[in-house]
Amino acid sequence: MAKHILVLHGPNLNMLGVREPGIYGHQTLADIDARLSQLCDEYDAGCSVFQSNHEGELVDRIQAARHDETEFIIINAGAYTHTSIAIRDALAAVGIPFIEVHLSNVYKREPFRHHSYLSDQAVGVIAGLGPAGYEAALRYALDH
Ligand code: DHK
Repeated sequence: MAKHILVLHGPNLNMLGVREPGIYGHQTLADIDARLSQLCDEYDAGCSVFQSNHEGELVDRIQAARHDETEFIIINAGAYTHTSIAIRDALAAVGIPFIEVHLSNVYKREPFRHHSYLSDQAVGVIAGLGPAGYEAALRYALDH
């Protein structure tokens, strides 16, 4: 059976391309999602993508993953990475393995970005590789 992967994008990632391009680059979220979808097709896998600026909607989508055969989650929770116990708890509740992705190298940035509520629960963490980080995470999820 085809693998099913869920890609989650948190707040402000809908503004990629116009948002602080020196930090987040010039690609839009649609560009990133199109590349991920192409990769999923190459692997004959099923990929769902969801972006929200709202913490509760991200929690709801993670909970829904229990019932839609999601085997792996790739998540860039944006700023919620550094604040959200609710997203951490939702990921723990569903027990689906996940990779945490950040476009920027959060460790080169403000100290408040150095802490993540997700990292110690993640299979792995990728930061600073831009859109290539999502691609690496997706390849890992598809291969394992
Ligand atoms: C994206 C955000 O929106 C920030 O709040 C995080 C992350 C970093 C990123 O690099 O993709 O601190």
